[in-house]
Amino acid sequence: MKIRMNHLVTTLALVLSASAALAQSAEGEVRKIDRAQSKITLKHGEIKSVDMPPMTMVFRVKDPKELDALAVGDKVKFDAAKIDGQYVVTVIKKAP
Ligand SMILES: [Cu+2]
Repeated sequence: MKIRMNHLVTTLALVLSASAALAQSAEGEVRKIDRAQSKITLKHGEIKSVDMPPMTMVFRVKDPKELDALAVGDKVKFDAAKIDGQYVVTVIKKAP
């Protein structure tokens, strides 16, 4: 019974942290992909993590491998951060 409770607590913690991460995700649509430069142009909604209103702009992508799964026109969920004065997409996934 003790083990089950521990498992439940762990599962609950995972669910909570996952939903917190999701709450910060911004939504966007892919307009252009530049694999050579590891850059992506997104038409994005509000990005609360960097206090940015909706617009279309170019981002650097932290993990260029994530671009392989994307195409122009895809709806995406992503997180962005300001690193060394540049806006960087830290994680990006095709929206389900
Ligand atoms: Cu922007």
